[in-house]
Order: sequence, then C-alpha cells, then structure tokens
Amino acid sequence: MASTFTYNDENSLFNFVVKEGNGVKGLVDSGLTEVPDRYIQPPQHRINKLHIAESLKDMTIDLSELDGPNHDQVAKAITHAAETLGFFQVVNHGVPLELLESLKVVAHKFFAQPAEKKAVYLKGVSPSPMVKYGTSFVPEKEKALEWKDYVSMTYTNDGDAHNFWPNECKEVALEYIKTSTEMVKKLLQTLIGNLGVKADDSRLDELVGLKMVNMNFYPTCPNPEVTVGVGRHSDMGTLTVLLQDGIGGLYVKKGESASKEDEEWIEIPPIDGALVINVGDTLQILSNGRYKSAEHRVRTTSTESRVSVPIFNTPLPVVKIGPFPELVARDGVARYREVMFGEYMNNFFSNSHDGKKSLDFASA
Ligand SMILES: O=C(O)CCC(=O)C(=O)O
Repeated sequence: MASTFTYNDENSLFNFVVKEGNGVKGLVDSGLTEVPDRYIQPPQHRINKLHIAESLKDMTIDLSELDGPNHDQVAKAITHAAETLGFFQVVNHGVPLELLESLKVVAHKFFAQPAEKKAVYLKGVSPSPMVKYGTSFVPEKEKALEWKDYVSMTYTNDGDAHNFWPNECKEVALEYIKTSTEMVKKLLQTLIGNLGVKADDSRLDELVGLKMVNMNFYPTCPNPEVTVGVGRHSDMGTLTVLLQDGIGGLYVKKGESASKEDEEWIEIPPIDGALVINVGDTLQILSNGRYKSAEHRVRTTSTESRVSVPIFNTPLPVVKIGPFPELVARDGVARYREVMFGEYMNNFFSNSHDGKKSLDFASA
C-alpha cells in the first residue's frame, strides 16, 4: 500500500483511506495524533453529551418467554418498543453465546490484517459483488467522513458464502445468520400479528429474504468530540439484529419531531449475551407508520477500538413494499407509496446518512 500521504490534503488522504483501502485503521496505524479535517463533523452532527439522556437499561426482553405463559406480556413489550423507540434488546434469543464471542474475535482478526489483504474486497475488485470492504458510508458524497471501516457480506446461498466470503470470518458469520433467522421471523410474526394483518410463512420469508451481515470496526479516535463513528440514520430493512461489544457508544433518538436543539439521544448499553433489535424503514412503511424505524448513530472513543456486527434483514430486491392494505383501509390513508425494495435500496446506498430522509423515497 502507498505509505505517503498528507493528512490535510483532501485527495491524498482520500486515496490512502478510501481508494487504496487503508481505511481509518491505516490512518490510525500511521500514528496520527489529531483527526484530519476531512473527518471533522459540522457542529450539528457532533455527538454532544449535553443532549444525551440516560442509558436505556429497562428494555431487555427475554425471548424464551414468547413460547410460554407470558406470551401476551412479552408480545406487548415487543410491540410497544417498536411503536415508540424502535429499539430493544433481547436475551435467550437462540444464538449461542459462544458464537457471539467468536464474532467479536473474528471481526478484530479481519481488521487487524494488513491493508492489502482487506483491499481485495474493495468495490470494483472484490471477487463477488456480495462481499464489500470499505470505509465510512458513501465517502464520495460525504463532506465529513465517518470514523468506521467495514466488511459487508450478502447471503445468497451457502456455496457462495463458502467460496467468496473472507476466510477469517465466513464460518462464524454464516452461523450467525442461520441461528438468528428463526428469532427474526418470530419477532416479525409477533409485530405483524399485532397489527391484525395476516402474513403467511412465505410472505414473512419474503420480507426478510435478503440478509446482509456486516462487521464494523471503529478504531480509537484522537478527537471523539468532533467525529462520528456512524452518522444519524435509520436502517433500510425490516428488522436489524446487532451484536455490539462492551465499549458502548450506540445512541438512538427519542421521539421523531424534536428540533435538533431539543432532541434527546439514549444510549443502548452493552449487555453481555444480548442482541440489539431495531426497526427499519421497511417495517415502518409496511405498518403504515405504526412502527418507527429508529434513528441512531455511533460515537467514537479514544480509549479502545470497538466492533459491532449487524445483520440487516431486508426484503428481496424484487419484492414490492407498501403499507398493508388492511391498515390503509383501517387508517383511511396510505402514508407511503408502494415501491420495489431494490429501488429503495439503491436510493439508500446513493445518499450519505441524513437521519430518516431515506424514507422520503417512499412518501405518498
Ligand atoms: O455499530 C453500531 O452499534 C451500529 C452500526 C450501524 O448503525 C450500522 O452499521 O448501520
């Protein structure tokens, strides 16, 4: 990899970090002591501690109870969370705890490799369009870059995963997808059932038919107060399952309508063995606005590098998404238009993170 670059020369920095695949990790390893200008967020996007409310400690749901006598109570807690914050955590979710530990280990292992090993998965050269290594979100379009490197693996079938996904993480990532699938379907069934809508098994499968597992790496940052790990955004899919490590730094916005000055953000505290679940735009659209996709973001830290491993469960690109007809009839209005999920996804990936603006693509 090229080793000469100038921190505050935009082109030279962009080439080093983005095009050559050195990532934020390469930047940090080069020994920088302060973040380059390109990473400095405008004040309104910085994570201001004054506006951060307490940690969300009391929204952890024991999913094993969904099959027992407390079913109704647990289903109510799930739907309440989806109608309000759009975020909750689950335990006894069916994903083995040792697997969760292995995921964190392999994520660190992947990013610890020399840049040239990771750069083989850069967009345009990756052996498969289903595997992509990169940094930030849409660097070409962002005024300020996000302090994050990632590798993204889209599941098509086991054979492709074995052939194309990175050796360092493919077995565990695949197992994570397989062991979480039933939980995701159960949650979706509960949420859709609560709307009084009938969705058979094949419709449920369609709505979470595309699975993308990402490994995110947030290196230590010398200036956490002016940077972000991930900027404010909601996820595009139906439900996201997220494993975070013990470092913390994931925040969700409380309420939808507050002005930037008044908004409150709540930290989703790391809980050993738990998985974080959040509602994505697709579920907000399907439910005609009843369930809220969660606007969230991630801060950086100067003490330790952080990893997280989300699975984005989304519809297949050819699936049409729009409010369930039963709800439109009941509400007397369709709050969103019907769109092909593939189009929604293309729009999502062509714009930098900007809160819940992604939903405008489907506004009625
Ligand atoms: O790292 C996290 O906790 C959240 C990651 C995230 O929001 C994303 O990858 O879209």
